[in-house]
Amino acid sequence: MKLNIAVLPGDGIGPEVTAQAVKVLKAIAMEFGHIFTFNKALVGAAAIEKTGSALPEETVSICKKADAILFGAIGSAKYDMDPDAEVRPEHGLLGLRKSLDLYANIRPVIAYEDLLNKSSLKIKQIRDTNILIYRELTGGLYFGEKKLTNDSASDICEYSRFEIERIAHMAFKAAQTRKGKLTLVDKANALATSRLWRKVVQEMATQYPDVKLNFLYIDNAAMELIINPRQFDVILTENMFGDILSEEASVIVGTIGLLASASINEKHAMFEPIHGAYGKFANKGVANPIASILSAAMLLDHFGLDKEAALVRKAVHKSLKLHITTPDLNMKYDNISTTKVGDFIEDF
Ligand code: GGG
Repeated sequence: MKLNIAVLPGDGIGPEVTAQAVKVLKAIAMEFGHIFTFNKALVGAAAIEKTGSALPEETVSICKKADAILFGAIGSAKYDMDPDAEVRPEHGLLGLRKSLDLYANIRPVIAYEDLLNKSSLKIKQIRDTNILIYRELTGGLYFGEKKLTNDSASDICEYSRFEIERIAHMAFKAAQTRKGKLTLVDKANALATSRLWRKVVQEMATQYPDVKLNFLYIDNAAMELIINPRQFDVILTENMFGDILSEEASVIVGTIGLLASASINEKHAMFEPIHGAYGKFANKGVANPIASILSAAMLLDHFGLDKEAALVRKAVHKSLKLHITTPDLNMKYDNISTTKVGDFIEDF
């Protein structure tokens, strides 16, 4: 198979972890006789420094022409400390999601048997946890009209039936291929947008009689996710709730450095670790590349390259079993660098 992959390493630890994922994809191409070409482009603070924009036109154009995008991370302390900054690294990621209409963000949360004792939760609480979070990615508070003055601020949260239906169909279909359970997480006791989510998803349930649908408020879901994560199969939720819940889920897994994601629609697909740029850990060789490598495995899944994706996952599991991991997992040999973990996984 021929794939043209846009690579957007971004900021902080983004370039280091993305380099490992590219390395693994190159090894897969070699092993299975595929032709993967990689086109690098600027995004985030790295793009602001060079072009003045967090998402240069050239980057959008490279991404639109690509079969898939491999994204690293964005963000920089410099902008976090300046609430008045008009240009922000995050605009690169949010702008890309919006301009490609990447409305469905899929985030698997798996408790790995070899890491159960790395979670701060009890082993019997988390063993066999396997959740798929569907986070709506192009609507809600992050994209509504914003106003900010010295004395007041507002962010508008808006959702249309169309926006809810298109991701809900994906989540129902995913539940059909798994344990057949779908949980809608909302705040319908307080928010009009959540009441629309609940109404639309409830109406759609008649089309999926084999899926058991239930509802949880976000505050309750945040607690249930920690107390009893195994009750969940597929979670469907809006943009901000999904952002927060999936980062919370890293407590189950043991580190955010293992959580991968795919952001897709019918035309475009982008793959990225859920973690951010963590600038203070950049260029120290301590960043965990596995979330980025597992995002590359999701890329392979997306193109039906099942054997290839399985080989990558098998190598990741082997690295965890043998404690070939970066210091965030604090395993037996915690001086294994980002590159060394990538080298080990690349060897399958
Ligand atoms: N790789 C993900 C990343 O860089 N996240 C930083 C960020 O700003 N995320 C906002 C979001 O996911 O909505």
